[in-house]
Order: sequence, then C-alpha cells, then structure tokens
Amino acid sequence: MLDIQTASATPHIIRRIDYTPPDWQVPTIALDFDLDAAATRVRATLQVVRTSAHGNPLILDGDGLTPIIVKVDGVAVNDWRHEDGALVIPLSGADHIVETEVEIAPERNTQLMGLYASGGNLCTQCEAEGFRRITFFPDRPDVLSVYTVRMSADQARYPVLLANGDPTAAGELPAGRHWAEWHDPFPKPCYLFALVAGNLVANRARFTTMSGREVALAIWVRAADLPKTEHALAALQTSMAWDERVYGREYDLDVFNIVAVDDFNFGAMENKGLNIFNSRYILADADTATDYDFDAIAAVVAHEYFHNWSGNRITCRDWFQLSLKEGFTVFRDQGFSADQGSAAVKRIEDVRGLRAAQFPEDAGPLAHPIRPDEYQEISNFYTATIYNKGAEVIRMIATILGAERFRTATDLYFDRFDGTAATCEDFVRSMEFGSGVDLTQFRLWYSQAGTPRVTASLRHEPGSGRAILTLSQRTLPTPGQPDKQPMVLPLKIKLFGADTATTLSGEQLVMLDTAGQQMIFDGVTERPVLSINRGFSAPIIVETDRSAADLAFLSAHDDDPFARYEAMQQLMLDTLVESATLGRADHAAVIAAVAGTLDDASLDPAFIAEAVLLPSDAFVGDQMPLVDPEAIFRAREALRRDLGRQLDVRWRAHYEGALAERFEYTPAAKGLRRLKTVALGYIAASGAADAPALAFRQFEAADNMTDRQGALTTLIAGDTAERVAALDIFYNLYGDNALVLDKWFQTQALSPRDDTLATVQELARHRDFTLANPNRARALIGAFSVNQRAFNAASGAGYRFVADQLIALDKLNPQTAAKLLPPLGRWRRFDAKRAGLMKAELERIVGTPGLSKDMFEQASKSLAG
Ligand code: B3K
Ligand code: ZN
Repeated sequence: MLDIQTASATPHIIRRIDYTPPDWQVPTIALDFDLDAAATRVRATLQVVRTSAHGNPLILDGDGLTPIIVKVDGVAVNDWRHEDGALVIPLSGADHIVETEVEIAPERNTQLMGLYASGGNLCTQCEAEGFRRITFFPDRPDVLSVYTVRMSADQARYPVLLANGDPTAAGELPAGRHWAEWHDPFPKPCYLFALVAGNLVANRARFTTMSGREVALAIWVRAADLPKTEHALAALQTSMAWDERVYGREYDLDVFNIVAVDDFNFGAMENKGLNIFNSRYILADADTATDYDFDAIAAVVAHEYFHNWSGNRITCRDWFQLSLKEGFTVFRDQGFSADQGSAAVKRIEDVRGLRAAQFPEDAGPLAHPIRPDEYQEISNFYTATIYNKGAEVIRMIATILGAERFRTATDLYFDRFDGTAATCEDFVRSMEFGSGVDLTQFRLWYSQAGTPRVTASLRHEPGSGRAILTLSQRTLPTPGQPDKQPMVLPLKIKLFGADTATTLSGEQLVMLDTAGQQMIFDGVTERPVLSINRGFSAPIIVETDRSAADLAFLSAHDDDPFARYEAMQQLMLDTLVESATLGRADHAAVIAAVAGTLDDASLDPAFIAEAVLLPSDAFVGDQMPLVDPEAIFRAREALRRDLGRQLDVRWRAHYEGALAERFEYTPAAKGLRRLKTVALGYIAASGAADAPALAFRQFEAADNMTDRQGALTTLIAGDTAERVAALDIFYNLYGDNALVLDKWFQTQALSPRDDTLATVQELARHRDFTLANPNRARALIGAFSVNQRAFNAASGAGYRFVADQLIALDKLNPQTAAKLLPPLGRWRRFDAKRAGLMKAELERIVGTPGLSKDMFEQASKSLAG
C-alpha cells in the first residue's frame, strides 16, 4: 500500500507555465442521476471531440470513483485504464460518444465536495474540483459543455428536483418515484454544474430584464425558514437591476434559483441558474440576524448573481486565473453595496477587512500574487489575496482609467470574451484597448506578492512658498520572490492649510511608479498638512512623518471621509504601539480627537461609530517588530478605559439618543444601532457601576439581534451575574436555531476575558458543538484563533487546542480544516518561545498519518516560508 506520508512529502506541484489546451473537448454532456442518499447511480454520456492531430487517449478525471461500465459509441469496452483515480480511454477517431456509469454515496460525503447530503436534502458543490467526485470528466475550467440533466428520486423525500438552466420536462415513475429534466443552453465548465433534490419550499418573485425578458426567481428553503427569505429575494432583484444599470449586464435564462443549505464549506456558489448558498447568507429576520448579517446577505447574493457574467459567461482558462472572476466580482459587489447605503462606511469596512485578512497573508509564509504561479491544492487559493487584493487591483484600474473609460473597457471585455475561458491577461488587455491607457508596468500587480510600503514626507519652504513631497516605495521579499520591482501606485493626494483648515491644492492623482520621486507644490503660503492615499486609492502601507497634531487636524478637517477615518486610526495606532512598547503613552490626543468626532453634528452616526473604534489587537500587533499579545491587550484596554471615563457624558448622550429607535433596516437606523453599541462598549470599559445593568437592559429590551448580540458581547467581557444570565437566556431562546447558536459560540470564543481558552476548550465538548458543520467549526475554532491574546497564551495551550481540532477536522473535511490553519503559521511574528510552540504544532500536523494534501500544503509552507 502507498504510504500516504511519502506521497505528501513529494507533493505534486501544478505550475501556471505548464498550461496546455485540452486534448479533447466535450461539446455536450447528458447526465442521468438515480438519486438516493446511500447509493446514487450516475450515468454520463459525453460527446468528445479531439482538438488537434495528437494521438493521446481521452483522460477523464475521477476522485474515488469506480467505473461500473464504459461504452464507446454504444459498445461496452474494456481497454480503459484506471490511473490515479482518472479513467484513461484509448480512442481511434476524432469524435466519439463515451458513456460511463458510477455509484456514489452522498450521505457518506463529509468533505462536502461533489454530491452530498445536508439536512436530509441532496445538493452539490463542484468548484474547484468536486465534479470529479460525481462522474468521470475532464475537470478543468476550459472544457465547456452544454448540459442536459435528468434526475429521478423518491417523490415523498425529494419532491423538488433542480438543476442548472431551465426545466424542460418532469413526470411520475412507479414505486413512489418521480423525475425531472433540465437543460442549460449556455456552455459551461463542470465546476458550475449543480443539482438539488429536497423537501423545500420557494419564495418566488419575478424580474423583467432591460430587454423585456421575464425571469422567474425563487429562493428555496425548508418550510419553517420561508419568512426569513424576504431580504435575500429583494437583494437579488436589486442586484439584477444594478448590473443592468452599472455594467449593462442582463440575465439570460427563464429561471434563477437559489437554494440555502446548512452544511457548506464557504459562503455560496454561483452555479449557472442554480446558486447554492450557505444558509447564513440567505436567512434573516430582525430577531435572528444582525445588521452585519443583513449587509453580508445582500453582498453575497449580489456577488453570486454578478458571477453570471464575470465568471459564468466568461469563465477562467485555468485556476491560476481565479482572480479574473473573483477579484472583479468582489469589486462589483463592493460597488453594489456602496450604492445601497453609505459609500464611505462601506469603504472603511472593506479596508478594515483587507488589513485584517489580506495584509497578514501578504506578509507571511503563504504570500502569493493575485495570479499565483503554482499550487498543490487549488482549494487553498480561495484567499483574501485572490478575492480582496484582486478587487483592489481592479479598483486601481478603474481609478486610473476613470469611470467612463472603465465602463467602455468592461463592455469590450464582456463582448470580446463572452462564451470563453479567459485569462487575467485578456482582461488587462481589454482595459488597455478600451481606454488607450498603457498598463505594462501595472501588470506587476498580477505577478508580485507583498504589500508595497510608501514613505511620504512633506517639506515646506515658507520663503519660496514651495512644498516638496518626497515619495518612495519598497516591497519586502516574499517566499520565492526575494527582489521586488517598483509598482504603479495611484495615490490620491491633497494638501490642507494648518492654520486656515482650507484646501491648499485640489485632489491630485499621483502615479508613483518609481522607487522614489518628488513633487513640488507652489504657492503654499501656510504650513501644509498632507492627506495621502485618500479613499485608500492603492492597497498599500503608508508611512509618514506626520505629527499627532497633524493627524488630529486631519481627523477633524479632511473632506475625504476615508482619509478622516484613517488619520484617526493612525493616531490611535501610534498611541497604542507606543503604549505596548513602553508600557505607557499619553492618551490626550486620541481622547481629544474622539471627543471632536463625537461632537461633530454634521457626521453620519455610522461614520462616527467606525471612526471612534480602536484598531484591533491584531492590527496593532502588525505594526510591531514582534507581537506582544499581553502588552497590546493592556495598552488597548487602558486606552478604552480612559476614553470611556473621560468622554462618559458624550457616550451616554449618544447612547440615549439612539435608544428609542424601533427596528428598521435602513442606513440611518443601522448607523444609530452601531453607534449605540459602540457607546455601550465604552461605558462598560470605563468601569461604570451601572454598565452591566445598562447592557442587560439592552439585551432584554432588544427588538433585534444587532442590539441583543451587541449587549451580549459587552456583558460577557465582564464578570457579573448579568453575564451568566445573558448567556443562558440567549442559549435558551435560540438553542434550536443553528445560525444564532453559532453566534453564541463565536461571541464566547472572541471574548477578551482571562479564561477564554478554558471556556473554548469546554465549548468544544458542548453537546451542540460539531466539527461536521463548517459554520459551527468556524464559529468556535476559527473565531478563537483570531482572538490574539487567548490564542497566543504563553503556555502554548491555545496552539495545541487548535492543532488538535484541525487534525480531527481534516479527517472529515480537509478544505475547511486547511482554511483554519494560517493563524498557526504566524510564528515568525512572535517571540522565540511562542514561535517554538507554534512550530511544534505545525510539525505535529505535518507528521499526522493520512493528512490531506490541503493541510499538508498549508502546514508545510507555513513551516518553511
Ligand atoms: N466561487 C465560489 C467559491 C468556491 C470556493 C471553492 N473552494 C464562491 C464565490 O466566490 O462566489
Ligand atoms: Zn466569487
């Protein structure tokens, strides 16, 4: 028998430069599913066409499949081979019909890739390489086929049968069974295949497209969840209209179905005409979903819908091009969300997310460019870099081109590559052709990993009225890329006068594309203050010599809301880093700036809530040469306490100002709710005697989950009777709602309390905890491992706990386990003792017999990097 560890020790590396076009195309495929949770029969009929004058056999990928029968042109053959899971069939001609039959067991599929069971229903997930777990097929995105799918199943158990495209026929069968047939006229790669069989009900609506096509929309859920689908359905209609208006993209089938399932490896999947969603991104009502959940639902519904053009009509040639569809589609969904409420707050949230997830990735052992050069397991590359940095790269292109030329260029791209499997290069070239802008050097964003750092220093010569801005850039080495070239950095810049608080120069778009350059501003008659990277125009780290006074000035006067937020964040960061390093810092500048923001009646409460929040422990750690989790925690708590105490009157005024509101899901009401809970957090941080009672009152009186979870989060940081009571009440109220119970686990895993590690260890033995459900695993293990202080407990017990859980999870679901590994790979950022303990856990993982290649790749790269 093959020693699995030996197999892992010599990993199979797939390289981008090795791409060759497929030897065989499959213009049509007919699939026939005889569905059953224990044993499903899959018959596939493929029309295969040789693509050039080669003599190679047909190779059909398979994973865990055994062929029951293989036919060529209607005749059973036995000259095939079964090699590394794939079926190799010698064929003599240029065009054949190949039929195979296999049997699979959905109910035993714990990986949740391929056809699997969730909550008594059957569903599929194929991206990236799950289709090969269903049937033998060339499982690569550049093989596009027209699908016809027939399903038969027990009618009582699976009354609803759905697949891609439009329904074409259905009927009854003997013995209580029934069948349905679906046809998708749009050629697609197999990763977009989907079927669902289940006992589901639909919330239905209609949409008339811009050319007058009538589309029947439906969101399918279990009957009890039907009332929770209104928000997602409305978001779908809004996104369909938005894509017509903003990108000129129209929907193309008669039906659009969405199905929600409880067991899902990530957020949702854009299968053509049949999106399948993690139920957390569909189900919402005021009582069970937070404002954050409502927003995320709309964003994910839009994202998957937008993939119909950026992903499905134009797909990826190979998986190295993943950011072609993901980066662009994230950029599109961010634009959609920005248009639904406050664009400024949306930008702040997106940048916060980028800094929390992508910057550490770019600075660590798993750093990779948005178009990677190699991988072992493609599932490991659905990363913040591909998605979120990918979106920032598209945003920079849009900024450089300007709105009008960008739209011309995207029209050109959609037009030229419709119906094909394209590359990132195809996209960039379309941007160039559509705009006349040369993006030669800009292409480095696709090949170079790492976050560029820009140093900016502004010198004023009062005598000559000149201000000289000196800019320089560098990108630190990343694994496999020791030397970096200067990137193209579009920097939005503006100067303000320190005395008059007026604009000294209008906003300029400066293209920093060399290692260093200078800019001269004339007619600068008073001391200028620099506002740079406004709107976060480039996804970089900016280091300036601006004083605390200048940052405080910008936090009060900058007219770009993002820059205003950023100045405050920088001021807070500088203070926290100083305090964590020296054990003390002067809090006065931060307190004054926060007071100014709280007093500014012209500001949107949602913006105030973002601006007055301290940077996270993790982000403070990212600024330090080595992360000291305890010192950072103490510094942050001390600043929170001071802010709470010294601004007590203001926090209470804002808190009370928002109390009377009834639940409404509008941008204004959301902003007030957010500010209310932020204020409550500061009142509690001040140590005020009435804080637990105040929080408990909010917890009990809440008419929505945002207020209730906000109060719970505040309460469980403390050590009061209210804390225990709130946890019990919450559990008893929502114990039967899996999505809300996830919040109960997650809130405890994120707690700043001293005993969080022990609590989490106990929760892992709770009767409601299971590793089999990815949402639950992420709620406890994933949340705990980003709780910087608890996870990095000096004893190493946090590392050991997470490693134990991931080793267990890997046996069930390698993809979800591997996604949770990166926090253990951050050992270089910590002191020698912690680093040694983390490495020991990584080594233990790598040495685990039977480890998946998903985990092997993540853990071995984390050790080496
Ligand atoms: N395209 C899917 C992600 C698939 C992840 C596979 N490991 C959802 C999305 O990005 O829209
Ligand atoms: Zn996507």
